[in-house]
Amino acid sequence: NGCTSFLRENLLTLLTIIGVLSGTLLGWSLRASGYEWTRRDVMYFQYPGELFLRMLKSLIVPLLVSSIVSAIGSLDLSLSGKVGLRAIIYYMTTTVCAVMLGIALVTTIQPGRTSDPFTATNTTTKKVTKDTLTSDTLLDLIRNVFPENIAQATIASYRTRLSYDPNDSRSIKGHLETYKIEGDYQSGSNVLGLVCFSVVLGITLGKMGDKSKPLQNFFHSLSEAMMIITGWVIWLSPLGVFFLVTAKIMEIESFAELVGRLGLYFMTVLLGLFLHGFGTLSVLFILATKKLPCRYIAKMGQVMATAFGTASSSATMPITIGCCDEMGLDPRITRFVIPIGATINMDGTALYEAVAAIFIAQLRRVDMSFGKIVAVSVTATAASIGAAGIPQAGLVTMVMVLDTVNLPAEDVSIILAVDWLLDRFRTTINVVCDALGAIIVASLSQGDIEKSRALQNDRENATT
Ligand code: DAS
Repeated sequence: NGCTSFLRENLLTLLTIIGVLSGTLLGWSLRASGYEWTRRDVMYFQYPGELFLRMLKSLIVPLLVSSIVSAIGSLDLSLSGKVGLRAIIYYMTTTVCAVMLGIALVTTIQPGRTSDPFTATNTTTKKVTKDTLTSDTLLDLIRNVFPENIAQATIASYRTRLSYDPNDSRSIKGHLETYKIEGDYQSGSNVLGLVCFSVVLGITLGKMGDKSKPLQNFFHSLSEAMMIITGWVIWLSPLGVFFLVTAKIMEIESFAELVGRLGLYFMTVLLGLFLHGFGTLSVLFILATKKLPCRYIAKMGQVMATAFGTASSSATMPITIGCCDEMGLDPRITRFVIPIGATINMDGTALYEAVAAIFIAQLRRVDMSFGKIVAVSVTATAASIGAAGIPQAGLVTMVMVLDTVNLPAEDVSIILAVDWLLDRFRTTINVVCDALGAIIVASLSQGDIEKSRALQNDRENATT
């Protein structure tokens, strides 16, 4: 009956959600046990989850390149141009809306005004060392769109991460923790180079016509093979997110910041993400497709649970594509739009960076003139485009936004204590926005797809 079919369809999603919840419970009880867990203990708990995340990440580059190349190569040029243009307009519109909403909320609620101003950033239990942070400029961001070495762009694409010394045998409680942000912002934006190269290669194969058939078939089969492997890996999600969340909860020194001075900031970001996800995006969806988004969002359970559990929209990308396939979208559209969206369209991150930068400015009693607010909105948009879809990437690119308003990069550590949880929420919004974008672009392109198919049939009939 209905209940069993619902369970069968959503078994994996339910198991993944149970994984997140039981991971939270176990992590919490391990913390509350009073035992002095060391960094190495946390690393062991995280280990199975790290293997799951690495399996998903290993699929990203081959899936991203093969999907974009095979999708664009299989569309006729005018159609891929229209689809690409619609996607870019959607990405820019939703990202700007997210930033404007974030700025409106943070300047209205003023979460930084009420908290005590920080005299030094090392009042928090964590300090982000400046030497590992490189703030990027807009020029570098655009420079990375044209990588001088594709292999290097592939290797560097997912290097940036927040890390610490796993051999640190001290207890994780209470001592001044120095987090390093490994890699740098550049590696985050190298993916742009990969996406750009794949789009150009796809267009070239499309132009070459039948001569490129062998290569098109290669990329098409590679993309399909990656999706099959995704279908296997996805069954590890419940266990994977269980261990990832357990380890994350274990290492949180204190929840005091969550409900204390960062509480209002935390709620401001959550409110913004909620209003953007279920307000702005829904209105845009209804305007573009004349349909209600809720029945589509209801089918995104596994995507949202994986995004929340892994905090990585790129690692979730194969699952997002699979979800769009199940919704019956044209695979050529989803394999074109989703990989690009997962790379450059991060509404949750853009909103979060605008709110966080202005929150820190408020804490430091720095007056935000209109010009500075415009600068924050531009760099928050650019930083979200440049951020890689990996855990806490938005924290790294935040440095670019802080630089714009002359705030020290170390101030990132002020919001570090709650970033691990906000990251999960903004990543979930990032992937929901990508999936809704694929549906909107597919719906707007329906007419063009049918025209192009009719043209192709005529061409085939003419040759036979
Ligand atoms: N975790 C990033 C993602 O995967 C978002 C962020 O860090 O802002 O989308």
